Amino acid sequence: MTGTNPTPALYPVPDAFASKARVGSRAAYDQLVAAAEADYAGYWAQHARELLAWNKPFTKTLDESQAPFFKWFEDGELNASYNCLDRHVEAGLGDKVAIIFESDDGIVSKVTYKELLSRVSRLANVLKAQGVKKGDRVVLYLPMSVDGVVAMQACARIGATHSVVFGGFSAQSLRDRIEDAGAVLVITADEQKRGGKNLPLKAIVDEAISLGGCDSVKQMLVVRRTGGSVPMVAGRDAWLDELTASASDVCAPEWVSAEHPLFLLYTSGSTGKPKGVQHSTGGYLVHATLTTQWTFDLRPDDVFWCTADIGWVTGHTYVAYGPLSCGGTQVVFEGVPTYPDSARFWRMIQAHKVSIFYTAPTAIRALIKAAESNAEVHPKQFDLSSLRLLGTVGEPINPAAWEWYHREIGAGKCPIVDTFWQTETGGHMITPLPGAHALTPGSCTLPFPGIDAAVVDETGKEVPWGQGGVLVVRKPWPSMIRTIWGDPERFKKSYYPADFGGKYYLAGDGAIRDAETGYFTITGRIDDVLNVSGHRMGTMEIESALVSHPLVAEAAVVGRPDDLTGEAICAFVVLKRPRPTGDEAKKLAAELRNHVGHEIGPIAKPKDIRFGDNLPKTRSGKIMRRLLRVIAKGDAVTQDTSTLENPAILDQLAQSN
Ligand code: 7RM
Repeated sequence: MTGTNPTPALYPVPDAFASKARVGSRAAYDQLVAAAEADYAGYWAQHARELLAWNKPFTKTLDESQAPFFKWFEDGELNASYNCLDRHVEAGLGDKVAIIFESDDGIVSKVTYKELLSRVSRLANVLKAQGVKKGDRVVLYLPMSVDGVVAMQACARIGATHSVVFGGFSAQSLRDRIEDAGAVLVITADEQKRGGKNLPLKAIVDEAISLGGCDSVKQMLVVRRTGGSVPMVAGRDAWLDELTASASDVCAPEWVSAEHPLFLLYTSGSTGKPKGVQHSTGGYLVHATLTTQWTFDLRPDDVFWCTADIGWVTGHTYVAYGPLSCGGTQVVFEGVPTYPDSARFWRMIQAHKVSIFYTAPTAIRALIKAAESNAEVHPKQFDLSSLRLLGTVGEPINPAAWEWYHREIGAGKCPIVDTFWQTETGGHMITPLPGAHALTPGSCTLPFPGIDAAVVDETGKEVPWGQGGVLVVRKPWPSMIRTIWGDPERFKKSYYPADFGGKYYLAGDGAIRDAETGYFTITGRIDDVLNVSGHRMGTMEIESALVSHPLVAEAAVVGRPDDLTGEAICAFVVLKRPRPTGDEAKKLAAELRNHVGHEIGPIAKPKDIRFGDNLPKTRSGKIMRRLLRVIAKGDAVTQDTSTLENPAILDQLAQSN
C-alpha cells in the first residue's frame, strides 16, 4: 500500500456533482490556484473577509517578520463562537438544527442554533463566574457529546484557550497535558458510554491530579452523563448542570485578536513528550470554514457527519468549528461503529439522511471485514441513497478499501475526498475538491488552492514527478500551527529544520507525485511516529512507558504493516531477568501491554511484544530500528549486518514470535 504509486485508474467527476459544486471544474480549481499564486496575501485576505464576521477588520494579512512564527490578520478582531453561532441566529437560522446527537444507546436529540447559542452562553457565564479569564487554559476531558462542543465554544466565547484531551488517554497522559498547559479548570463528565459500557472520566481526572503537578487547576466542572456516583471535592468540584441552570443565557463574546490562541491540542512527535500544538483564532477559522465549503461542498440542506472524536484535530475542525461556522447541520455520535453491531454507521446514515460522510480508513476496513462475514451488517441492507459525498482522513487508504467504500457505500456515484492533513495544519492540505478532480484510489490528489505543497529531496529541491521524496509546504498558510506551547525552539526544530534552509514547513511524511497527473500519494511518516488506526503515536513515548516498568531493561518500538489498523505496534523488549519463553513470555507480555495502557492509554498497547537477550546495536550503541522493522514484518534480514555489535541476536528475535 504505502510506497507504491497507484495506477491512474481515474474516476471522473460525476456531472451531477460538478454542475452544483462550489468549485465545479478542474479549470475553476486551476484558476483558484493561479489567483493564490498571483497575489498570495490578497487571496487569503479576500477569503478571510468574505467568510468571517470581524468585529474589527484586519489591515495587514501576513506578517513574516518573525518567521517561522508567522502571523495572519493580526490586528483584526473576531470571536470564533460568534462566527459559529450568533451570526447564524442573527441571519434568521436560529431554528435550524445545528446538531443531531445520537447517544451510544441510540437516543436521538436535536439542538438548534438558538439552543446551542443559549447553552454556550450559559456555560461561558459559568466559566467567567469561576474566574476563568481570557488567555487561561481550560482542559476538556469529555465524551463525544453536545456538551463537548458546547464546552469548546464556551471557551472560545470568553477567549479562554481550550485543550481537549481524548477520553481514552490515561491519568498519567492527562496529568502531563494539564501540567504542560497550566490549565486553571478542567471540564469532565461523571462517566462516558462507549459500546454499551460505562467508563470512568471524573475518576481519571481525580487520579491525574493526585499524581501531582496540577496545582494550576482550581476548579473542576462535571457533566452528568451516566448518573454514576463520583466523589466530589468540596470547594473544587461542581456539577455543571447545577451551575448552568441559574446562569444567564446571554453572554457577550470577547473580541480577540486573530492571533489569539483558540486552542492547544497535544500530539505525538518523534521524540520525548507530546507537544502542545497551538492554533490561532482567525487564520484557523478561515481555513476550517473554507475547507468545509470547498472540500465538503457543504450546503444549507446537507446533513454532514464527521465521525471523529473531539479529542482529535478532525473533531475540532470538522465537528466543533467548520460545520458550525458554515451554519450547517451535523450528526454528533457518542458511540463506536461496532455497537450494537457493525451496521451502526449505515443505520445512522439511513436514519438521519446523512448526505456527507467523513470517516477513517481503519473504520472502513473493520466494517468491510464485518460485512463480509455477516450479511446482516452489510451496507446493502440499508438505504444509503441520501449520501452524495464521502471522505476519509487520518491514514493512507488502500485502494481495495477505497473501491469498496465507493461502490458499497457511495453506490458508485459519490466522490470520495481523501483528505491529507495534520494536527499542525489545522485543516485540509492536499485533498480532492469533489467537483473538480477526477479520483485515483489511494491518492489525495492535489493541494487545496492556496497551499503550496511540494515533494523535495534532502536539499530542499523539488524532485521530478514519479520520484518519491519529502513532503513540505513552501509558504505559510492561515491555519498553520503557531508554535509548540511553551517550547518555541522545539517548534522551529521540528517543523522548520535547518536542512531545508529553515524555509519550508516539514510535514514529517513522505510523498510521491504521479508521473502523469501530478497527483500526490502520501507514503507514510518519515520519522519515528506510528499511525495505528489513524491515531498518531510516538515510538519514543511507548518505549518510555515500557522502560518505566520495573522488569524492563530496554525496549525498542517499531511499526509493522497491519491489514486492519494500517500499522501495528511491535515492541522488542529486554528484561532485567533472563529472557522469558512459553507461558511466562505470554504472561509478561500481557502485563507489559496493560502497563503501557495504564501509562498512555489503550490505543498505545503494543500488538506484538517480542523478548530478546538484547537488541541489535551498532558498535557505537545505536539500536538498529531499520532491522527491527524487517523482523517485525516477518521478513528475512537481507541487509548487511557486519557493522552490528551482536549480529546473532537477529536470529533470536526473528524466532521470538
Ligand atoms: C488529520 C490527522 C497526521 C498524520 C499525517 C499522515 C497521516 C492523515 C492522511 C494521512 C495519508 C491521508 N491528523 N494522514 N491523513 N496519510 N492519507 N489522507 O490525521 O495529526 O493525527 O495525523 O496522519 O501521516 O502526518 S494527525
